[in-house]
Amino acid sequence: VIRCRAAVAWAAGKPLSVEEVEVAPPKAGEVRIKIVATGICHTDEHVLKGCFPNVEFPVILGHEGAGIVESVGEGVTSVKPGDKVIPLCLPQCGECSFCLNPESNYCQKSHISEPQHLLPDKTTRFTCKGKQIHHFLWVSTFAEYTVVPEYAVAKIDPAAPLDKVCLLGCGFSTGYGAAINTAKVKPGSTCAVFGLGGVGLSVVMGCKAAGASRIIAVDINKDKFAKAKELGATDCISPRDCKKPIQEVLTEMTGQGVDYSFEAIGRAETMIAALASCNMNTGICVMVGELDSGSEISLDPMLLLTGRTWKGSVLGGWKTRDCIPRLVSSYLEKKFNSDLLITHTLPFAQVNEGFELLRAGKSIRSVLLF
Ligand code: COD
Ligand code: ZN
Repeated sequence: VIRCRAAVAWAAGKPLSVEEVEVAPPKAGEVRIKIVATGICHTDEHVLKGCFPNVEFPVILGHEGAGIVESVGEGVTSVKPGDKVIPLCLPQCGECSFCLNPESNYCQKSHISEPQHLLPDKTTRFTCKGKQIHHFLWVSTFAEYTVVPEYAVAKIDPAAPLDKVCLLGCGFSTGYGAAINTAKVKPGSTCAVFGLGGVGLSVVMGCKAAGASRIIAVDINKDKFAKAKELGATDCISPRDCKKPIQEVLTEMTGQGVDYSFEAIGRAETMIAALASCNMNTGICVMVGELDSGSEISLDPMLLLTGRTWKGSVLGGWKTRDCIPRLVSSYLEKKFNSDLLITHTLPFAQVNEGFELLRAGKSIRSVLLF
């Protein structure tokens, strides 16, 4: 058992509390990882606010981390102590029908079929003050040591800087892949990206890498526009400055609506606005944000009848164990610069300040270092 620091979320709506926790050794098929760095993603904030009631408290959040394997359980062969790894909030078991389908990245061992607040054997490896603490998406990266199933670990290049590539565990890969894999943005096309957080700005980077000729960035926080332009946005608009609904503005700007639109906010109104902003005939709208559990959307079916495609994207469509290591290699080859998303680097003890920066719209990504 290792005693170390972790940020425990004891209850929804309360600040995290940095505590000493005990982390049990990995059981068969599990890997214990020393987390070196972790980003803060808005999904952690959604959970903290209590928007996903299926997450049980107390819990150790965090799902955008990178670290070094400390020890492995019986039967683990794909990683060994000392390997640099990214824990995967979307696993790749390699055996289920979705993993075997080349078109899909949604492993059936993810939370649709197996709750991820406990490890697959339905127990936790974390305790604090005598209480059992839940895992989060199996990765719980707000802990100095965490235990994850082997099929939720990606071994990466030993040269990778962990304080940078941690973003490839969620935000960057989610956004970049939504453009490249899910939408399959074509050279010369027009795109609109709703929401310019870490995820939305990564969509902008993906659209640019795919050769889009016009990338319209949409956010109510104009402080995000400078970074969006730096990353490839050609136009930036705040819906609050528009007299007409944003979908009408975008349709007028582009003639027939954009070829590809993306929602990276997680709100019903912006999901509908993004859908209505793409070309009524051939447009593709990709939903990246997620609504609070139990929410519903009502829409005019005419939006789809004329030919639009409405798609969802989880972790950018990447088959995680295969593709995250390749993305790390591309990062090292400087094929993209995800470092530009990191606005703050903080010691782990300042995790709550990191959340405050996110809530205030002052950060894109804060990276916490242990
Ligand atoms: N109109 C325009 N922009 C808005 C609006 C609005 N009505 N409301 C908020 N925004 C902007 C904010 O100003 C901010 O710039 C941006 O939207 C959101 O950015 P962040 O930094 O708060 O959030 P991200 O980028 O870390 O996360 C966005 C997600 C969509 C990923 C997240 O909120 C979410 O829905 N998560 C769950 C689903 C998911 O795909 N997760 C990825 C795997 S964890
Ligand atoms: Zn995330």
